[in-house]
Amino acid sequence: MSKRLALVIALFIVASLALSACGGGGGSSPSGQGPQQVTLKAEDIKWDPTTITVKANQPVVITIQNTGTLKHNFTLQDFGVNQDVDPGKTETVTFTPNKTGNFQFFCNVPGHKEAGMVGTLTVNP
Ligand SMILES: [Cu+2]
Repeated sequence: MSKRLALVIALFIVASLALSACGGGGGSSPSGQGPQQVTLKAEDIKWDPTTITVKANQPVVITIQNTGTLKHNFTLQDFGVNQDVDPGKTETVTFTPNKTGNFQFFCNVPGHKEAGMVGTLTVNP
């Protein structure tokens, strides 16, 4: 019984922290706006699309669908993203771009980048 109560209290604390973390952004984004959602297809051997445009300092969620028959990978070195995606699978990466400009993303499977599996992430202010 006390164990159960402790669990409830712990969950409450975690929920409170999560809520306060969301509220601490300074109110720069309109209420109700979620993360920036992007769907990216990894094909044999190219990206679709090859350009992604997002806004800085707001979370980005990229859903990577590997529609090919080969293993692929999404690497975005500037923001520390490196995600393998097996054939037929879908993976999701989340990051918050903290700088603006054009950044290269690519597939790090040997030969794929050289074969054209590169794209550009544009981060606007
Ligand atoms: Cu690849």
